[in-house]
Amino acid sequence: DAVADLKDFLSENGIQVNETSVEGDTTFVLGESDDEIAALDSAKEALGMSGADSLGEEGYVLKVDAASDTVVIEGKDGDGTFYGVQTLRQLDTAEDGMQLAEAEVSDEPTMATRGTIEGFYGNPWTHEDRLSQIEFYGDYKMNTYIYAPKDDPYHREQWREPYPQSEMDRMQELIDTANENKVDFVFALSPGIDIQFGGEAGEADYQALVNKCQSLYDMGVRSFAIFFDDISGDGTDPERQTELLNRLDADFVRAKGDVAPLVVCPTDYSRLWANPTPQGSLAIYGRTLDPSVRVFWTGDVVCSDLTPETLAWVDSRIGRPAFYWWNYPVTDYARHILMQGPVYGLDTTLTTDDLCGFVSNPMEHGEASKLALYGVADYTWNTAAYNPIDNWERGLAELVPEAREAYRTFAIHSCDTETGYRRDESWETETFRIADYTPGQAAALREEFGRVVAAPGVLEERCANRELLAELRPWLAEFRKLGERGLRTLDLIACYETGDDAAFWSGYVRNRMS
Ligand code: LOG
Repeated sequence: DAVADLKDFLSENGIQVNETSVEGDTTFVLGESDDEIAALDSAKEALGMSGADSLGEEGYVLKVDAASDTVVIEGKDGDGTFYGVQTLRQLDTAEDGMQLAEAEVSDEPTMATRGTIEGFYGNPWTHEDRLSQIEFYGDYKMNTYIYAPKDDPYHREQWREPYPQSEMDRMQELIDTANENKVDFVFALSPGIDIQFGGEAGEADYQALVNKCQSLYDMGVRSFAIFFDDISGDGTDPERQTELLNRLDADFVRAKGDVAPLVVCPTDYSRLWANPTPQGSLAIYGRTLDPSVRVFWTGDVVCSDLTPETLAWVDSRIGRPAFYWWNYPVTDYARHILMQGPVYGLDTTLTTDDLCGFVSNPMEHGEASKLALYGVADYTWNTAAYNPIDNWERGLAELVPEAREAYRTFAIHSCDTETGYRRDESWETETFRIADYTPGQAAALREEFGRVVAAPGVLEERCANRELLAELRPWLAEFRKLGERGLRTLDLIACYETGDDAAFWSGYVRNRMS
């Protein structure tokens, strides 16, 4: 996959690929450290490179050497080689053709599990959304996609029912695309709403669960998750939950031998209502759930910052590093909002001792979620060096290079939920009271409203990602109106200052009603 990706990249840039070396060519050498490839070893030696041996899983070393016209990539493993190729692609700064600066990179991820959970209520992503997401994760080194759309009937309400064949065909394409992009496709089921534990009915439900997992296993899925969030009644019993999970773990996950550790979302997934005592469900998980099972946690509230304190609190109860489920940029509780702001509120001192993985729950708008996911990718790969604003500025340029400024103008005013997970917004814009302002302040605000009015048209004309544009369009229409209303407000100040109260008040009311 790494070689195929590299070849695609070269031919996209009009570069012909010869399989044997020709005098005057640029030489690309790539492979995995433990494959002992002679050409790789001698290239490393010639360039004085230390290899990927000492790196962690998914790590790689990369060197672009102008003097010898050579590019060398050595992955710690196959995923590492693939990521080396992604970095190489990102080093190309030319608009046409390829232009690589000299570079030497030694790189490895902080977090072993990085990605998303399609775990929101509302419209599930379309098949096209998902394919585009998975490719995006490959490009930016995220390795996990958890399939758990709340409103996919076969995920929750009718969890026992097998997927119809047409759905299975689509699923197969997702699984294949995930493999090509080094993404683990994690299949999740939410049986908690009406699952029976024990007795004949319980046995039938357990078998339904296994059968459903088996059908996905047969298509190549090797990671599974069971969710007990947002339920009430019998399904919430932590003793019965762990009994079921331990059985599934022993008889299915471990019995297969090639399945990743099981993931569970407990009913107590947030400190807001989690029972803190030794009788609470998290402590029961800690005592009885097999230590290999990974347990989700959303933080102190449902949508909350990731802090060392919240992890210390949950880890001490579940007896393992939690799997963080970040409810950002999800907007299922505020569907009139698009979240386009910087990714912040994530502690940069955390390590794999504190958490075993990190996934973001995005918006139902897949393309518009990518700006936030660009931040998530960066934070999870190189946690200690993460900088929210730097990342956001780069993300805007990476995602909409043709109209970065216009996208930025829209994004900076489209961050806050107004309810729920509050986020900074419009932080470069200074507002003022009519009774107290300077001409400079008024002029600056007029300029900003001018940019607001212009941004939608620029995006409409230039934004190459038409799917993104389609998602933004309703918001862009309102955004332009906001700018126009703002400009009229500034005009009204002048009107107010002339003392013509009648003209002011009718203009004021008209503007508000717009
Ligand atoms: C749901 C989730 C939803 C999110 C935000 C979890 C574990 N479950 O309060 O599906 O998208 O909040 O509304 C949730 O977070 N429950």
